[in-house]
Amino acid sequence: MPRMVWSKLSPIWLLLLAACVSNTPGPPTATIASTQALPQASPAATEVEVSPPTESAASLALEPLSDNFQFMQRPSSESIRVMSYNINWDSIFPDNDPKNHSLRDFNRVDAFVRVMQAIQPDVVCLQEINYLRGHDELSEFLTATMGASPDQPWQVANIRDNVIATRFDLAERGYELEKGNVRINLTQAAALIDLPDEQYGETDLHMICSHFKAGGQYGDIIERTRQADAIMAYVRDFKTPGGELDLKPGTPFILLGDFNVYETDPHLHLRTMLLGDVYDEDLYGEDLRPDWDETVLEDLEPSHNGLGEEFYTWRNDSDPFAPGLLDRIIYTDSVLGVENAFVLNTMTLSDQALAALGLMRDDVLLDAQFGYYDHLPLVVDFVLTGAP
Ligand SMILES: [Ca+2]
Ligand SMILES: [Ca+2]
Ligand SMILES: [Ca+2]
Ligand SMILES: [Ca+2]
Repeated sequence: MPRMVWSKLSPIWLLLLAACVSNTPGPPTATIASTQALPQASPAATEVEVSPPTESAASLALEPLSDNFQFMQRPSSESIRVMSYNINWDSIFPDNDPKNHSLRDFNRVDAFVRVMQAIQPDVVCLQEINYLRGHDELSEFLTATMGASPDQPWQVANIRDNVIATRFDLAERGYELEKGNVRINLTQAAALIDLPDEQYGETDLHMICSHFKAGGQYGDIIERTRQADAIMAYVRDFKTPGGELDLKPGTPFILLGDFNVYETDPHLHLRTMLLGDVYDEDLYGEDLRPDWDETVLEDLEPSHNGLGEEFYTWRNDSDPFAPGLLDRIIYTDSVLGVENAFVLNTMTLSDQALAALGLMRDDVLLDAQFGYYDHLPLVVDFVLTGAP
């Protein structure tokens, strides 16, 4: 693919952009609150309103229903199943959990267990988990969720509301994206997954699990570019000798999470991460070619239940905004192959398919009454393809 150059916007462009976005319907209001992970949450965080329902819950099953549930099967024993899911503030924890976030409005405790046990991920990237939760308690929670044996507790690396968790081991600390002068709002969870050598050889898997600033205002757009720039500076560091971190050359890496990619702005941050085109080169250094073979990264864009028809990862039928691909999985296609990928949508599965998977039709809905999906789970089965 030819390398595209997305040059820094001129001040005039930025003014036009600011004028434009302020007159454009903003992105999903329900996710505006999602940036308020810090103790000093602004009053705006409480301004989440939900319109009256326009459809009955019964009409939410999306025809035609599919009997196919084979997409859920692991393609091979060599694959690595990775999942990304913005669960909506602490919805997966019980109502009376003292560490529930002040923005918690929903309970999807049972649905989350069914979804996790049906998907059986090796590694997950979760967003909107209260920053107060420590990795030990999250490890205990996820181990119980998966029903794993106690001698194999899930390992967790978390920062802000971003959680990386795996049934494998995590390499020793030192992979955090929170060093130096990186502002707290720009940090993301980062970790090296220690893949079992007997199954995967000597290669391990590096992951950056992100939650980008929500909102459609000029300041939100620029903040997202800063978050992407901080990630690219981190990638440049781990790809080159010296600095704070060196990864073994050819180590596959994945950038994933709720990127808040809207169609209502030019999503500069996504371009930055795919192309390595740093937006503010004065602060974050020069452009880079992020993949190990000095090419761009690949954007997975999985489809609903692997059918190749629907691709959105966020939907709210009581909101004026169209369903969108807010969540992404970006990866080093020089060293990773994709054997299988899907966005799980239980709403389009037949009763037989749901029964076979142990799922219920509204398991991916946050609020059936309002047709409020919020985010859907993204899943990919990667396979290591060796040196670039
Ligand atoms: Ca290993
Ligand atoms: Ca380095
Ligand atoms: Ca640049
Ligand atoms: Ca590439």
